[in-house]
Amino acid sequence: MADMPMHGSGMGLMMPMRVIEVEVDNWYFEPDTITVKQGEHVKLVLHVEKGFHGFALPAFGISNKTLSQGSTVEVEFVADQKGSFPFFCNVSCGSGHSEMRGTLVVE
Ligand SMILES: [Cu+2]
Repeated sequence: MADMPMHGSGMGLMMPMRVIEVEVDNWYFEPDTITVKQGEHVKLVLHVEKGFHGFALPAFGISNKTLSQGSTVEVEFVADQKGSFPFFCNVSCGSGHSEMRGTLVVE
């Protein structure tokens, strides 16, 4: 980031914004591995194709997202720590519930 030009706008620091589209279905997140860079402001746009699910990413304080069929839900956070962090469905949604998980990688 050190060589990123900063154009003085008086608006303060421009955080890079990363928008990632995620498909939610019975019973998976696609992609199930999401890789971002430390410091990025991340917006996950969750498109719920089927079912009624939840979304939790506890490492970033996200645990209360409800995903109902046909909806689009946005989840925003700043990837301020490096590592691999689990995300998962936290609403009991049927036989494949325990497989509804993935990994956020911050590098
Ligand atoms: Cu579930």
